[in-house]
Amino acid sequence: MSVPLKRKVSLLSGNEAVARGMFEACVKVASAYPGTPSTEILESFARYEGVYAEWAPNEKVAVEVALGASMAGVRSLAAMKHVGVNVAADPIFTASYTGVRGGFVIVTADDPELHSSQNEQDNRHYAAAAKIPMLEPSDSFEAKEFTKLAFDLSERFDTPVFLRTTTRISHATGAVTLGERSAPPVSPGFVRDPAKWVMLPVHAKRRHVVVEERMRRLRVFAETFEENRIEWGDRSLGIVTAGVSYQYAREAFPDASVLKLGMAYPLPERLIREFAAGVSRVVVVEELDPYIETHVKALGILVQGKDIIPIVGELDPRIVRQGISGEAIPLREPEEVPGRPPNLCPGCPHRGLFFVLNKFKAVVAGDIGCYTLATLPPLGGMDTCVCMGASIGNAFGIEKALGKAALGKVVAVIGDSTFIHSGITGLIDMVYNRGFSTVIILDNRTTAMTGAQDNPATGRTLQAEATRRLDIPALCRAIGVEHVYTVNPHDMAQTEAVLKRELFREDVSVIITEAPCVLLPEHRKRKRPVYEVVADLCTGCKACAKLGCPAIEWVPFGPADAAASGRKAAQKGIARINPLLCDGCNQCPPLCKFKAIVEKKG
Ligand SMILES: Cc1ncc(C[n+]2csc(CCOP(=O)(O)OP(=O)(O)O)c2C)c(N)n1
Repeated sequence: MSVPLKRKVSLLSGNEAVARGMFEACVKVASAYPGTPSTEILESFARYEGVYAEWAPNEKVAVEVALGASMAGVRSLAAMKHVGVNVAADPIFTASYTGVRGGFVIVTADDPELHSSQNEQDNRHYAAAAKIPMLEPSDSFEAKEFTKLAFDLSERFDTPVFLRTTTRISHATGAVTLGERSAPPVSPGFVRDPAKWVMLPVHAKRRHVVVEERMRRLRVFAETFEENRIEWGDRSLGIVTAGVSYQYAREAFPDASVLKLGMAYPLPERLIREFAAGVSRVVVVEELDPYIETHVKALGILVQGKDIIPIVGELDPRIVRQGISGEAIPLREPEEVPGRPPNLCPGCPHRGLFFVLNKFKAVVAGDIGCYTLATLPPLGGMDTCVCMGASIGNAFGIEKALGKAALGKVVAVIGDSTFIHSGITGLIDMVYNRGFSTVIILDNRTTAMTGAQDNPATGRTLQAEATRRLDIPALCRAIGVEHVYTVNPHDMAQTEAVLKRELFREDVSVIITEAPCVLLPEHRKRKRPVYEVVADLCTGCKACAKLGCPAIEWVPFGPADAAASGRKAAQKGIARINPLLCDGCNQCPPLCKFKAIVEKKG
C-alpha cells in the first residue's frame, strides 16, 4: 500500500483505520490469527513498509509474540476475534501483571448477531476480569485515534490495553484524518528485570499490588479522559452508551443528552453520577450484556437498560427508539430477495469427503471452517461443532463413552489451519491415551473460511515470503500416529476405500484429504475441464443432486415435456450443469450410473 501522507482524509474501514493507527503509532511487531471481523487489521498493516506482521498459529501465540516484542521495547499489537481472547486468555491475564515496556495493545473484535461466529460473548467482561483498560471506538475515525491513544496509555500506565471493536465498527467505512508518524518514547532493547518479567509467585504477588495501584490511577484518569464525554441536550432523557451503540442512540434521539464512554474499563464513576444527576431519566444503550448498566446500578443510580433494550443480537436506531419510547415502529417492508442458504463452493474438495463419509453412518465430531457448511442438507455430514480444535477431543470423549461399540463409528474432521491452531494437542491425547478413532484433516492449502490466509502449512508468510512448510503427515507420525494416509477427496472411490479400512482399525488413524481450495489464485489459473449433462441420457434420478453442488441445477418438466421427449411419464425433469459455475472437480460424473455427465468439448 502506498501511504497517502499528502491526502489528509481517507475513507477507511474500522479495521483499516486500526492498521493506520498502528502505522502512525510506529508499531513494529504485530501478530494475529485470522477471525472475522478482525482479519483485515493485520492484512492492511502488513502492507505498510518497514513493519513486521505475521499470522500466528493461534491467538495465544499471537499475544505471546506481541508481548515479547513489548518486553524488548517496541510497540506491538495482537489482533483477534472475540473467541480468540478465550484462547489467548492465559498469557493475557498474566501480561496484566508483567505490564509492558513498548506499548502493547490487544484488539478484541466482537461479533454481536453472530454474523460469523459460534457465540455472541461480550468481551468487555475480560477487561474487568484481567484488570486491563479497554477503549471502545464508535467509528473509523475513532478507531484510528483510539489505537494511537491505546499505545500512549499502555506506556503511561505500564499495562496492556484492550481495543474493542464490533463487526459494524470493523467493517463499516468512514472518514479518517491521516496523521504523521510519531516515534514512541521507548527504544528497543531487552532490559533484564526478573521481578517484572518472571512471574514466580514471589514476584507475581508484588506485581498484583502494582496492578491494583495502576487500577486506582486509571480510575482517576477515566474521570477526566476526554473520550468519556457528556453531550448535554434535552435533559428529560439521558443515554449512557459506547461503541457503535452511540451512533444508534444519536440517530434515534438526536436531541437527548448523552454520556459517551470511550473507555469501557474502568468506568468513570464521578462522571456517571454527574450525568445521572443532570437528567430526569437514565437509559443505558449497549449491545449484548448489561455491562455498563450493572456498573451504573452498583452506584445506586436508578437506570433502565436490558428491561427495554434487547440483550441478544445487534441493535439499530429502530430498536433503540422503540425500546426507549415504547412506540411500536414497524419494520420496513422486507425486500423480495430469494433465500440463499450458505453452501460449499462448486468444486470444493470438502464436498467429496463428506459425500463419502456419509455412507459410513459414523458420528462425525466436527470443527470450525468452511467444512462446517457440510452440516447443512443435502450433505448433513456433521454432528458436533463447539470451538476451534474441539473435534478431536470431542471424538475421543465419544469413543470413551461408548467403549468398544465406538469402533468404526467415530470420526473427527478438522481443517488444516484449525488442526495447527488447536487440534494437535487433541491428537496427542488420543494417541497417548490409546484411542482408536479416525481423524480426518482437510488440507485445502489455506485458511479458507476467513478469506484464504496463509498458515504454517502453506509455505508462505503474511508478508508473502516463501517459508518452510509444515509437513502435516510427518507431524502426525512424530506424535505417534502409525497410520497416516493422504487421499485426494475428489477421487471418492479411493477416499471410500481408505475410510473403510481405517475406520475399523483398532488404533488411531489420520487421513489427510489434500486438494486446493477452489478460490486459491493458483487453482483458478489452472486449466480445468467443464462437465455437462447429456440430456438424452439423464433419467432425472437426482443422484448427482445429492452432492449439493451449486453448479448442478434441476430443470423441471412442464406437463407436456416428458411425453414430447419420449421419456417415462414419471420423469419430473432433468439435471443441468451451469458451465459458469462448474469447476471441473470430477466428483459428479462417477455418481451417474447412466453416464449422462461428460466432459464438455471445445
Ligand atoms: C478461536 C477462534 N479463532 C478464529 C476463528 C475464526 N475461524 C473460524 S474457522 C477458521 C479457520 C478455518 O481454516 P481451516 O481449518 O483451514 O478450514 P477451511 O475453512 O480452510 O476449510 C478460523 C480462522 C474462530 N472461529 N475461533
